[in-house]
Amino acid sequence: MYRFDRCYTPLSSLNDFTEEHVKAYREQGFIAIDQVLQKGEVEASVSAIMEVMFDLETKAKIQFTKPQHELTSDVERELAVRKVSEFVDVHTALHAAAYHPSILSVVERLLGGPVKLAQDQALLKPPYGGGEKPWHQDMAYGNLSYEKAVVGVWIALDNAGLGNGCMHVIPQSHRDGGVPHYAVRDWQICDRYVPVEEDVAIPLNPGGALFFHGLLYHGTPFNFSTHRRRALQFHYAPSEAQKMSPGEYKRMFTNELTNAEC
Ligand SMILES: O=C(O)CCC(=O)C(=O)O
Repeated sequence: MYRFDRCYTPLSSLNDFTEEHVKAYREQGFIAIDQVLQKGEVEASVSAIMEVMFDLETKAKIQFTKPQHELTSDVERELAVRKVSEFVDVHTALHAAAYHPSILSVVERLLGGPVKLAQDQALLKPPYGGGEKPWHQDMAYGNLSYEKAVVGVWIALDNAGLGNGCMHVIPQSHRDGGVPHYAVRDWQICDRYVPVEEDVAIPLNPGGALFFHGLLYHGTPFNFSTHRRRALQFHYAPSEAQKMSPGEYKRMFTNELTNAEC
């Protein structure tokens, strides 16, 4: 389901980001930049996620891959957490990352105006078999189905590479508009409708960020390596954007119009 022989090279830093790259984003549907978060900010984000994960009273949401009563040690608990979300108002370091001036300035340039935070998540892919996230478009998920395109920002907190489940994208796929999603291994695009021959992998150093269009096909393979792959993911929508109507959502992201089965 993935190619591992074509990798994208991110810009070295925000200083290299110009109008050319805004144009490239509109054409290709993504742009990646190294060193968006500095080392101290990455470390503070990792510690904050750990704190939230081990705070039994936390107001953030935590998604486990195993029943909690089976987790007998801190390490087992940590490695069983796939997702932490809704944490920006729970921890100042994570609030600072979501509203980081560098991130907001890139997103505002990509969207051409003021933006609002629409979603905050940490996506944790543990070593020795951390799960796949099949190909999908983020706007096919209800909380991101705005009537105007959203921008996703995926920030590596560890080295994210070919072996531990870095991001993969299909360049220009945002131009297809919304496509039907199916409940298969996840809410996803049907495997056989993904032009995998066009897959480009986006390895990132800690603090590097992928900025991607809400309709871009993307996914992440399994992590069978011995290294963690932890990431923050934020989504931003234009400030004035409203959610799509349920009818519009159904037309765009289900097989209502095509009747195609998966
Ligand atoms: O980080 C991952 O493994 C998957 C990220 C992603 O594409 C998503 O959650 O929408």
